[in-house]
Amino acid sequence: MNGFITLGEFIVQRQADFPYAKGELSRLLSAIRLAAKVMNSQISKAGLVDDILGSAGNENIQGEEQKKLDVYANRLFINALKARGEVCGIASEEEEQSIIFENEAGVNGKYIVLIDPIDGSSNIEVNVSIGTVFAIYRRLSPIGTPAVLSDFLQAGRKQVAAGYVIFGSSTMLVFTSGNGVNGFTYDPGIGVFYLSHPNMQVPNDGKIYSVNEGNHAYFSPEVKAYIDYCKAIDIESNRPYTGRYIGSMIADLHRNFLKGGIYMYPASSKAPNGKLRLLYECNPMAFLMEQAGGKASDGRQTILDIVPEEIHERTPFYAGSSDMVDKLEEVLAT
Ligand code: P6P
Repeated sequence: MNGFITLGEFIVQRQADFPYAKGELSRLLSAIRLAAKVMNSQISKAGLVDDILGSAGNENIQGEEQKKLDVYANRLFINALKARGEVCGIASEEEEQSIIFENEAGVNGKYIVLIDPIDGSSNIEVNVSIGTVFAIYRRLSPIGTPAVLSDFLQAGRKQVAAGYVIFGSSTMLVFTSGNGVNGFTYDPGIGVFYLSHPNMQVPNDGKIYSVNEGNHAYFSPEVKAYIDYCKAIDIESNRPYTGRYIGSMIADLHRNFLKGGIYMYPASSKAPNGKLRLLYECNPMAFLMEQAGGKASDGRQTILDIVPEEIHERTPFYAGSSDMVDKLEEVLAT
C-alpha cells in the first residue's frame, strides 16, 4: 500500500493542484467520498436489503427502467453534494431537468456537478461491478445568482475534476483534478480510502476489445471492419485480440486503465447516436483517459471537444489505449 496515504490527506497535500480552489473542491470531493462509503455499505449487502434491488416501477428520462438502486443512489449523491454548499446545480442521468440550488449556499456555489449515480445498475442483481461517474465544472454564470443551462452545457475540456467509483471485488474511487489520475481503494473495516494506484497510466497499446457484438448486425460497415480487424490473425500485431464485455462501462474502462484495451459503444441503426450520455458518462471518462495518457473519441474527434447542446445527449464512444483508438479512427475513416 502506498504509505497509507488516505484520500483526505492526498487532497490536502495536493490542494495547490486544484485550480482556484480554496478548499471548495476538496469539500466537494469529500461529499462524493461520503456518498461512496454509504453506497458501498448498501451494495455489499444488496441481496439482503430489498429496498435497493429490483425495479423502482418507473422509467427515467432515457426511457430505461429505473432500478431502486438508481433512485437510492441519485438521492444520496444529490443530498451529499447539496449539504456541502459548494454546488450551484446538479444534472443527473436520473433527473429529467437539472437541479438548481436556489438557497443562499446554492446561489453562491461555484461548481456544477454532472453525475450518473449508478451506471450499469441492472448488473447488481447478478453481482457484477457497477459504478458512479461524475464531472465537475466551475459555473459560468455570476456567483450569487441561480445556475443556468449554459453552466451545464460546457465542453468536456472545461472540467476541473472528474472521477468514478467502482463497486467491484473492491470499491475504488479514481479521480483527476487535471494533474494526473489517482486511484484509492476503500477499506470498509476502517472506513477509509487509501491511495492504492498513484499516477495511473493507460498502456499505449493493448490486446482487449470491448463491444456488445450482439449489436453487430446494426453496426456500420466501418465499425464491423474494425471489429473484424480485432479478430483477424496477425501475430506481429498481437491479434486476434481478446474480447471482454462486462456490460458495465466503468468496469471495462477500469480494466483499460490498468491493462490497456479499447471500449466501444458505437452508433448503430438501433441507436444512431450510440447509447452513452456525453455529459455525465463520456466526458468524465474521457477526461480521466486523457489525463492517464489514453484517448476517448466519438470515432472522428476527441470527446472533450464536443460542445453539448442538451443535458442528456448521447454520443458514440470509443476509449482506451491511444494506439488502439488511433487505429479505430483510421479504420472508421476508410
Ligand atoms: P448494452 C450500462 O447500461 C451501460 O450504460 C454501460 O455501463 C454498458 O457498457 C452499456 O450500457 C451496456 O449496454 O446495450 O451493451 O447492454
